[in-house]
Amino acid sequence: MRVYSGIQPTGRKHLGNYLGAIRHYVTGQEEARAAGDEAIFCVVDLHATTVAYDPAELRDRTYDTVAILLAAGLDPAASILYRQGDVPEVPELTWLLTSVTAHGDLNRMHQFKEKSAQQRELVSAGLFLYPVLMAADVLAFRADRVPVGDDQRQHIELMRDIALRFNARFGGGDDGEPREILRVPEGVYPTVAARIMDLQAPERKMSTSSGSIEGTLYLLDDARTTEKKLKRAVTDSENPPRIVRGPEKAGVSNLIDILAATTDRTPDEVEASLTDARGYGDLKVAAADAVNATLAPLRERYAELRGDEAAIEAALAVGAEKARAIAQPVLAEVREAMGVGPRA
Ligand code: AQP
Repeated sequence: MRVYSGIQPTGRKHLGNYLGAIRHYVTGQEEARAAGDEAIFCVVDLHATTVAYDPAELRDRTYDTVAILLAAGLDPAASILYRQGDVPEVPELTWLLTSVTAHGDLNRMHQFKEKSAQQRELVSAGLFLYPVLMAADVLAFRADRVPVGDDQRQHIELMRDIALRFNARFGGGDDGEPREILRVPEGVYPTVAARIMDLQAPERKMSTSSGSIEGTLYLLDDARTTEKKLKRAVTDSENPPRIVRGPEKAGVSNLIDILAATTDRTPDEVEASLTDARGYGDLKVAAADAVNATLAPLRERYAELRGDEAAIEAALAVGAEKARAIAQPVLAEVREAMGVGPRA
């Protein structure tokens, strides 16, 4: 049972990244370890080049992201942790997979529509092909399970379609039954907090590129800043205030989800625990305390790890070597099936 996920080295990581993805990486690592397998995690620096970015900063943001993953509990001795740009088999597979990717499908991707609208100078072809690169990341490792936040559902569905179409087109065995050259992976989405919303605009997801600083809880904010942002979170003017989730209550629903996810309870349990609360202030204070308690060990560990870039590079080099050893035979099979290069 192979677990695989990738994360961008863009900007500062936020609570949505943590609750929707990073903490499930750690669970995935333990599940894979129990099954005698290694989970694989990738910091996707090539994906980061698809929008306007500063080359002088990309390596630093990669180190920041690796340090966050290690501080959250990823263990490079138990899992494979590598940088996307260190594994050239993945961009090669990306190109090969474009042959079974429909232009019309890429055109329908919500993320492409949103991000292309944000670009001031150039909408790159890379941004359009982003989901194919993401598919190649996962398919190169024949992963079974991909833990991601809810915003990635459409990309995961496309990745599954690409694998199915590849096997149907190129996996024809002598008996006419298509071989599974590429494994068709499954997305694994959190049951609570799959989509954390912006604190100031709770109808939008918390986001690195499009949110406001006030609406985004960065993992490395200090405890006081976290508390301030949560106290100022937008709620509603219902009178008397009701601490329940509901369609007209996006802000309150988000705070309930945050509190549930950071105290390992269900949203129903959180609602039941706050029936005597005097107002939304109690919910906000409880959420701030829980977020700070959850993130305190990560913040402390990050400060220790981030300073040692040589150690981070060494861990990435080991990860890249292990990753390439898995991806190379998969790519060789793909090339052979497609008739690319010399006969195997
Ligand atoms: N708001 C969110 N709630 C839950 N999960 C989320 N994820 C992202 N936002 C939320 C999940 O985090 C993982 C890493 O995402 P990424 O690699 O896209 O990292 P990013 O670019 O820093 O995160 P954003 O905020 O998603 O950036 P924008 O909005 O700029 O594209 C993924 O598993 C994702 O689902």
